[in-house]
Amino acid sequence: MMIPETPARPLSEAEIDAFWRDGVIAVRGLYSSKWIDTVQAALDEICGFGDDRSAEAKKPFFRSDPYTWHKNDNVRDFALFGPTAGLVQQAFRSARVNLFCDQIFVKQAYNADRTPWHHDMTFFPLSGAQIASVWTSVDPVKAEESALEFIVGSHKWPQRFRPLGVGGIVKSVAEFDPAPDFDGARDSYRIASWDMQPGDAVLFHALTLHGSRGKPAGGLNRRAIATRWCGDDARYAPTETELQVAWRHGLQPGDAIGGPIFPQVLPHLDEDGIAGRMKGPVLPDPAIVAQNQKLAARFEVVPL
Ligand SMILES: O=C(O)CCC(=O)C(=O)O
Repeated sequence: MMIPETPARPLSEAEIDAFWRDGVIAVRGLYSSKWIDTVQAALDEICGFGDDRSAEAKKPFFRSDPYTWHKNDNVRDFALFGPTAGLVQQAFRSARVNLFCDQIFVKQAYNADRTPWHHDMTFFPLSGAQIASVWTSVDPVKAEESALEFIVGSHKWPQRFRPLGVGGIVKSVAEFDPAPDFDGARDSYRIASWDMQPGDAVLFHALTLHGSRGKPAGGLNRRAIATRWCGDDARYAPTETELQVAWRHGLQPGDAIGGPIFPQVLPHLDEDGIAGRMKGPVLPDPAIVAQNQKLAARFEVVPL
């Protein structure tokens, strides 16, 4: 039987309250060296560099590939067997926790791209309150350089801002308001950020506005990953205006999240659901990929 790891320490009630009040908390030392090594191996496999941290990359990149767990076994193991689901279950006060997806965020040294301010919910074909991500970096990050920054309490705001991805791509054809210029008025908001060491994590609600700065001064690459999670109340709620999950999952609008593509991890792992993935990579459906490409051709790009 496959059992996801229990976090080394439970969240306190104060931490859970802070997550729901502020929309984000830092969780120190969530991942042991085994999981740090697993993520590091995964990111190096996906991005094609070994332990080369030299800052000489000619064209430093920022990669933000989603859904890598379907192909990469280290990401699969980290997401399904690591301590993240246990942390999320506690924070959500949820019976069930399902993996929605993962996304890698590798910012190479000297890459000056900032991750624009956004909330994830406008990217997701989901509804519900128990939806959140856990982000971690296998390289140390500093609050003022490449660590995630969050607008405290913004998950309670009524507005939904346009889903702004890396490079200023608006990943939807729906009409959303642009996010205000938070950087131009940083003193008007409570912005939270933490210096983090490998093993540390941030847990944030899918509606909490967040972003990160670039790494123009070089130093280390920043190799990070987010896993995204759903609790009891999350439902599949796609619209025609955002990219579809490109794997055939069989869910209808209004369905609870589940099945092989969004497997239940707690209270117990859906072993039947993940059986196919344990045997090998699971590939996206070419027809949905083609549909997504057509939609993406209509995405606006805005200057950052
Ligand atoms: O790592 C970053 O720069 C962005 C991460 C992010 O936006 C996310 O995890 O939702």
